[in-house]
Order: sequence, then C-alpha cells, then structure tokens
Amino acid sequence: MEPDLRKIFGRFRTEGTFLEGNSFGPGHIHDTFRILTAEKECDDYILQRLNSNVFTDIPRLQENMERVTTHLRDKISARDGGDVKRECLTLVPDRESGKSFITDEEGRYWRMFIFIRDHTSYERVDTHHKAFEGGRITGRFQAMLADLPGPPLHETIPDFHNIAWRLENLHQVLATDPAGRAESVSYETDEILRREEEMKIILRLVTKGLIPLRITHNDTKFNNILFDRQTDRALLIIDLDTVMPGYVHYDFGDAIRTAANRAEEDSEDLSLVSMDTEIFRAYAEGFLSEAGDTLNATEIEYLPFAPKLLTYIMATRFLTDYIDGDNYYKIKHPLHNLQRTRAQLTLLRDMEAQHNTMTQIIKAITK
Ligand code: ADP
Ligand code: GN1
Ligand code: MG
Repeated sequence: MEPDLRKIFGRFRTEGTFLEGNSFGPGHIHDTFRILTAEKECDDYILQRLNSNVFTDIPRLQENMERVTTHLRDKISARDGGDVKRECLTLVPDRESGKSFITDEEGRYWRMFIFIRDHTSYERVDTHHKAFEGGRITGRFQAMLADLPGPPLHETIPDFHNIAWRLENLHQVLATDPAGRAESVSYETDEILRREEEMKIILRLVTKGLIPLRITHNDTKFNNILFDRQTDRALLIIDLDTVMPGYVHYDFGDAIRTAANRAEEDSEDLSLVSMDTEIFRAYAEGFLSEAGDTLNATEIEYLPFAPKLLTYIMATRFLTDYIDGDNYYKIKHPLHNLQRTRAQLTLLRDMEAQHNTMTQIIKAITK
C-alpha cells in the first residue's frame, strides 16, 4: 500500500505545509522520500520508512543516531563558520512524544531529517578535488567521534564487516541453496572461497592487539557523502545507521571501493571496471589529513589492503544474497545481485594487480 506521506509528515514537529512527497535518492536499504514544503522560507525534509528486516532494533538504532548527531552538532557549532544545518544531520522529533521516530498503523518505523539544501552527490568520482574532499570529510567524521562520551554505541548490525561471519553465511546458503542457484554461480563462489584465509588478516591483527577498535561509519560508499552544489566542497557524510565500533580499514576501504572504481558498483560492462590509483591517492591524502595523526603503524601499513577487503566483503554479501533468493538488497532486475558480484570481483582483481602502487602511495603520504 502506498504510504500517506502527508499524514506521516503531519506527525513530526516540522515547519511549513506539506506540498508533495516523492521517492528520493540511490539508497539500497530504506524507503526514502523527499518532502517539499509550500513555503519558500521553510526547510524541505527527508522522510524514511526504515527497513526493520535489516535493522531489527530500531529504538536502539535511533538512540545511536541521536547520540552521534548531537555530538557532531556540538562540535560543528563550536567551529568558526560551522553550519549545523548543512554539515550534520538534523533529526526532526515526533510532535507528541518528542522521540526521533514514529510507528504507523502497520507497525512500520519512520524518521525525518531536515533536507540538506543545495547538495549533490556522486556515484563515480572523476576529479582529484572530489576524491580529496570525500577523504577529508570522512577522516574528519572519524576524528570528531573519537571522543564521543558515554558507553559504546550499540552494534546495530552485529558482525557487520566481520568477514569470517559473512563467509559462514555464504557457506550456509551454499549448503541449503534455497533458490536453486548455487550451481550456476560456481565460478564466482570459487573466486570468493580461494581468498578466504587471506581476507581474515585484519581479524588476526586485531586478535594480536595491533589494531584498535574505533568508532567508524561503516558505510562510507561515496554516494553517502553530500557536496555543496555551488562550491563542490564536501559537506558531510550521511547514512549513519551503521555508525558503531569498527576498524579504520572498514571506512577507508569502502570509500575507495566506490570512489576509485571507474565504473558503477553494479556495472554490467565489466571492461569498464577498474581501479584509479590517482583517485586512491587523492582520497588517501584527504582522509589522512584529518585522521592520520590518530592511526598507529599497523593501521597505516594495512590501509592498502583495506579496499581489497571491503570489495571482497561486498562481493561475498551480494553473492550470498543472490544465492539466497534476493532477500536483503533492493534489486532492479532478477540478476542484479549477480551483476553486482561480478563487478566487485572484477574490481578486486584489478586492486590486487595494483596493490604495490597503493602501498607506495601510502608510504609517500605518511613518510
Ligand atoms: P540508505 O541506507 O537506504 O542508503 P540513506 O540514509 O543513505 O539511506 O538515504 C538515502 C538517500 O536519501 C541518500 O543517498 C541521499 O540522496 C538522500 N538523503 C538522506 N538524508 C538526506 C538529507 N538529510 N538531506 C538530503 N538528502 C538526504
Ligand atoms: C547498502 O545503505 P546503502 O545503500 O548506503 C549497505 C552497505 C553496502 C551497500 C552496497 C546497512 O548501503 O553495507 O556497502 O549497500 N548497507 C547496509 O551498495 O547493509
Ligand atoms: Mg545510503
């Protein structure tokens, strides 16, 4: 059933009159709508019906979101020229309870943000400037959250980037083969399985105490960074649902996976998929300009490995979802998850070929 956006809008403490609501943005997880208000001087809004299959405890998720946005807001407003309306997300409370989410008659959860005015975002990155800016804003995000007070954030999706767990899931669907697709993807499956041990290296370094747990974003794909449409400066990173304890490699790796890929994440034409090491360099320069001082030698040493790991994790997740019968990601056609898997595996092979170049670049930046 189509949601009654006007009615849902009316339940939040908004300014302005509902003019129209439309589906918005490239997200794979929630149902996102942009709500335009009739008055020119009033903000527009983003309304999201949350995916509670993916996020099973929405109240806890929203608790994290409130803590994180409040902390960031305080830091940004303390900075000269900081613009809290455009440099961090603003949650709009429920009119009645003041909570940061509501439930509708079907028991579905909704939340609302102020729409970030005059922004743009990119699926692909074609200039050094954009890549540097993306790195800068993501590095700064991590640095700003380093002193978040209070207890650890909730793990909104436990083991989210734990590759050992992701591989267990793959083995499980291969064994049960619920959609009868396992045999048709034996090539892709082999590509994943022969790299299993190599990809657990970060987990082994963690066990040895060489890589510390930090607060990370965990979904730093480049289209989650919003840029100012006029100046092309990065404003902020959005999609804070997975902000929780993690390792620096998760944020650095996922950003490179998306920014430095010359093609789209799900490119059908695999000949277009490759890794642009100049974009890697620019992003790394931006990221390390903000977060570099906090990282230890092992974290830095393994930064060139991070893009491979995150590309591998996504390939594993897309393949698992395909074999499972497409229950997790939104898909646009029946082979979409397989197409995503193939594009990620192609990117992974190119990253492997260019690993030495990435290592040299990180050495040059951090020497
Ligand atoms: P998903 O987890 O489904 O990716 P996001 O939180 O990333 O959901 O939101 C989906 C899209 O909605 C984003 O890619 C962006 O285009 C848009 N969006 C989300 N929040 C805002 C906001 N506060 N202002 C402007 N656009 C937003
Ligand atoms: C999802 O929410 P969105 O569309 O930015 C996913 C990420 C994947 C990404 C792949 C909560 O991100 O982990 O990297 O798709 N988010 C969740 O495009 O699973
Ligand atoms: Mg998103």
